[in-house]
Amino acid sequence: MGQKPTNMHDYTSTADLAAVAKRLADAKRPLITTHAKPDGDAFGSVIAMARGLRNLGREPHAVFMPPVPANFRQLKGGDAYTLYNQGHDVLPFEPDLVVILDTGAWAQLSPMRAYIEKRLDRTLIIDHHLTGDVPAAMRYIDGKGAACCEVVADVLDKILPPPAPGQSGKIYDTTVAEALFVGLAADTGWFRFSNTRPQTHDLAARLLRLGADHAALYQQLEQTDRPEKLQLMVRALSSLRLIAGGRAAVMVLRGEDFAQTAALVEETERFVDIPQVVGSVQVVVMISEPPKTGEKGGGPIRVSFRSKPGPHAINVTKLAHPFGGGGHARAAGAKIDAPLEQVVERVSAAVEAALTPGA
Ligand SMILES: [Mn+2]
Repeated sequence: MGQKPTNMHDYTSTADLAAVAKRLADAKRPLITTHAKPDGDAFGSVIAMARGLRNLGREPHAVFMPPVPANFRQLKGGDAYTLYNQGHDVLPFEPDLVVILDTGAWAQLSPMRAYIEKRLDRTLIIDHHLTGDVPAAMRYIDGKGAACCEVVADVLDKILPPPAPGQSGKIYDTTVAEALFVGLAADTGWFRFSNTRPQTHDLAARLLRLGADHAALYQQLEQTDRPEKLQLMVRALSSLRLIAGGRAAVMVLRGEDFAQTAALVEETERFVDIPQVVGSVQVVVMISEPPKTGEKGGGPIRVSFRSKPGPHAINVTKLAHPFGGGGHARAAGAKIDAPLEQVVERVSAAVEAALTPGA
């Protein structure tokens, strides 16, 4: 409170690791949270920090804004949290420190915004993103961290408090190790993406020595889909057409594909990545018609665009824009209110044009 609002371009550390570690060690009842709809890094960061501080005899509370993916609950310590219900900004405890991990942007914290705004004077942000606008009292940002879990480990490593009576004083156990590993794996695509650095592997090695079971985690996180999803994938792939001389792939899912396979719209996630295994493919488009619910149609047609990086990369935001969509250079989307066949025709023509030299 009373702080200057943070400028999106001025999102840097306001304290060093030692100060952040001391602030954490001094807190007795910290609330630890992250952005709404937590991903693996967000979830792992919160669980690891809460568990680590509990191992030191503190009373941390992990709080998530829903939805939390169901397979996260199966992880070690993965059910030790409170769900935040918007509109009931009353939690059964009053924290002496609010820790926000893996984001510092109000846009990602909207359900808890009012709650956090009342406690900004005791809010600490630990993050690896380069933009944010929450004017917290203290902030530690390491933009080189491949995952927020890397930064969390750096902070935990700096905490050297006397253990509370009856506590071993050891922060790390298998639960902390697995939670941190989940974050590393999530944000690096299991150590494939360019953000992966030597420190990422150093930390991963430490976590394996602490008992993190990477093969079991892979199974828990990546191999728990429903058979309905695979049936829908079969349909998506059998609809695949290569256009623009093999430089683009287009897949189409119809409302009846969802109805007949009993798969859900959210189960199409990552289908759009599959055709990128073909060397010549630069752009992938997935067009899906939401299933009808009752008498009504399922709403606008959803179009997802992806492109491969490289010197001749196609900026897919430019493809999505004319259709009222947006996104990032490598991943974009649009919702188009028109009959499916028309959408397929118009989008395919736009992709052809973008990939035609000299056009
Ligand atoms: Mn992250």
